[in-house]
Amino acid sequence: MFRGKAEQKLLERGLDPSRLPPGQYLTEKWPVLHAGDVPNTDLATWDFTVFGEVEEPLRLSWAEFTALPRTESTQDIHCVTRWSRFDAQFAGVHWRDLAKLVRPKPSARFVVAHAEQGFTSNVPVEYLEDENALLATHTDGEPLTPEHGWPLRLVIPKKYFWKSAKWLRGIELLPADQPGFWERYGYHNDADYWKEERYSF
Ligand SMILES: Nc1nc2c(c(=O)[nH]1)N[C@H]1C(S)=C(S)[C@@H](COP(=O)(O)O)O[C@H]1N2
Ligand SMILES: [Mo]
Repeated sequence: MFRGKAEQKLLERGLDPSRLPPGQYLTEKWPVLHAGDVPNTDLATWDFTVFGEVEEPLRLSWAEFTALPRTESTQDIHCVTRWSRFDAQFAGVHWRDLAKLVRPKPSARFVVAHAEQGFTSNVPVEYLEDENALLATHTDGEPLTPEHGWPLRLVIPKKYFWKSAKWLRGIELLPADQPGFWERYGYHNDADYWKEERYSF
């Protein structure tokens, strides 16, 4: 039976080839990808806000954010540039624990993640509510490194990894969808890696 090179490699290593979405290959490394520079973050002035379609807009300091309940999640991540990393481990805060504080309105159907330097990414709110979604501070038991988003990054399962904004500073809830940074540059709005929704052209 014919198998592609990427699938063959997975089989040789005892991994289930069906975990690899179409057009992807597995990497052991964790490549770094972003527009612009790694920001210089000062935790003393850092804050995190939740705003938009919520009953109680919220602003937290780093000390307040890290006092929230903690959650862990492990998942495969898939970059639109075709690398995939299996079993990436993250720890941080689940949206449900922020939602308890801000109380989203019924009109809160879409999310725009706001990161340093004006970077944004957008998803329907279900993807932020996903069991495996996370506002992550740690990976593999260690704080995120600056290039991977320290002190805080979003992790959005079931979408290409560009939706997972590094250097996250806020979550905005909206009644209507609003394209983010890469989405405005021609990346597919929906970013489903099983459907290979890479680009919108
Ligand atoms: N703030 C910010 N977050 C970002 C990006 C970016 O340009 N800025 N790029 C995205 C893209 S395209 C990818 S593939 C992932 C890469 O995350 P990594 O560098 O930790 O692998 O971050 C995403 N998050
Ligand atoms: Mo990417």
